[in-house]
Amino acid sequence: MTVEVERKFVCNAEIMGKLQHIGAKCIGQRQFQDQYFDSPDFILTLKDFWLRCREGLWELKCPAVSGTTPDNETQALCSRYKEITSFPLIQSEVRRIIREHTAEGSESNSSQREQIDKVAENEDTEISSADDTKWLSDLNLICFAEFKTKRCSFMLERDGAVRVDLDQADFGYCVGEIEVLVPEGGDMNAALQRITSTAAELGLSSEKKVKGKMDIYLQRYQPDHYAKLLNAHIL
Ligand code: V4E
Repeated sequence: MTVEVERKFVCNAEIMGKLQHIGAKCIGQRQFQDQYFDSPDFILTLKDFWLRCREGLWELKCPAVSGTTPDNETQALCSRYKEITSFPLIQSEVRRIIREHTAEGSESNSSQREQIDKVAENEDTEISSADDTKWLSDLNLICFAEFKTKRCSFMLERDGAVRVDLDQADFGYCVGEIEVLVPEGGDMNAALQRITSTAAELGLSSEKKVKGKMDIYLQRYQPDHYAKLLNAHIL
């Protein structure tokens, strides 16, 4: 499993020139569609878990346990998420989160628990395929956000790989990301430092955290969900 450490930034007209100037290599452009899933009462996202299907590939981003950080500014501007990409692992993790929430009691009922157990039984007996949507309906998961992104990606060598993505979402929002992948047990502080120094090389201001595509999407199209996430200090 890897931890994705990233810092978002506001894209401006000069960014391409700056990337070239600091030696970043363009590694390609692509377009993809993302669908994000949650229960109707947002069990996953209110715990900061993000279940996504991108062009048929599933991913679960999970909040990474915070370690020591070099300074507060770096910590405030960067986010860290564990990425699970194995489909069976995603299914069992999602089931665990929903089960634990149900056991916690607030909205628990026996039919919900029976439903979750049914999914668990199915997993033991059937091989689920990544394009199978039955597990979603069994767990009562629905798509709450869907959008396309055009992405231009760059790579930099700074004591290891640093990736820069420039994203343009189809609902009219552009955002950049400086990203380092840290393998399990890897040096988190070094990754944060590499991101901070790349941001400085690009002349990015470090005043406040920049909103991601999801912030803007929910703010516009799902304001109630957005308000709940703000309230829970997730976004
Ligand atoms: C983790 C998260 C979300 C899931 C997608 O996040 P993001 O990395 O912004 O999307 P994308 O398209 O760049 O994914 P990639 O291609 O890198 O896999 S949506 C909201 N969050 C939480 C979150 C947060 N708390 N703070 C920041 C700055 N970003 C996201």
